[in-house]
Amino acid sequence: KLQAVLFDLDGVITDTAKYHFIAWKQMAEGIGITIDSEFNESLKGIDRMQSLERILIHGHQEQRYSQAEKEQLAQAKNDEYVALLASLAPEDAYPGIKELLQELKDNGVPAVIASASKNAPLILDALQLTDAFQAIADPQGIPGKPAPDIFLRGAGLVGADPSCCIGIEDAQAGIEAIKAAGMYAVGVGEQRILGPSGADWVLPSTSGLTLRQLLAAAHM
Ligand code: B16
Ligand code: MG
Repeated sequence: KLQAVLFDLDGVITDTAKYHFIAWKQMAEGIGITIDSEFNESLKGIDRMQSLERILIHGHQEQRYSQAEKEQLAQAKNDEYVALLASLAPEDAYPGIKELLQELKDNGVPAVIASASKNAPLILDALQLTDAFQAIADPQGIPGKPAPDIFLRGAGLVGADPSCCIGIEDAQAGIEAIKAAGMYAVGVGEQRILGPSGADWVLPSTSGLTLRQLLAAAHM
C-alpha cells in the first residue's frame, strides 16, 4: 500500500531548471566556458558544487581554481539564480501539481520534497505550496543524486517504507536515485532521456495525473 509520494522540486513542481540554466550559463561565460541545453541536461538534479565541477571539466578548467575560488563561483551563480526566482509566483507550479497534491492530502497520503536544492523552502514559499507538503528532506550532509540518500531521508521523515513509496523526477540522476532507494520511479519528460535511467513509467507532463493512476501504475 502506498505510504508516501516523494517529489523532486526543480523540473517536477516548477520549471526552475530554466533559471538554473540561465544562471550557470552566465557564470560559465564569465570564465570562458560555453554550455548548451544538451550539456545542461547532465546538470539536472546534480547539487551545486558537483554542477560546478562538471562545468569546469567541460571547459577543461578543472585544475584552475582553488576551493575558495570555486565557492565564489558557486555563490555568484546562486546569487543570480535567487534573483531570477524573485519572479516566481503560485501560477508557476506545473499543470496538475496543485490538484495532485490536494488529492494526496484528501486521501491521507504524505507528500514529501526530495530535492538537491538548498533553495527548496524559498521556492515552495513563492509557489504558496509549503503547506501542501508534510516534509522537506534537507540535502545538507548527504551524498547527492544519483545516490538514494535524499529519497531515503524523505521517506524516513514520514515513517514510510521505501518499497511503499513513489518518487517523481525529471532528471536521469534523480530516477537512478529513486531506483537505488527501492521505490517506484515516475519520470516526467522524454522517454528517450529518462527511459535508460530506469524509470518505471514516463509521462510527458503531470497535467491530469491522479492518485488513482499512480496506484494502478505502481500496483499499490
Ligand atoms: P541549489 P532538484 C536540483 O534540484 C537542480 O535540478 C539542480 O540543477 C541544482 O543544481 C540543485 O538542485 C541544487 O540547487 O543550487 O538551489 O541548491 O531537481 O533535485 O529539485
Ligand atoms: Mg529535478
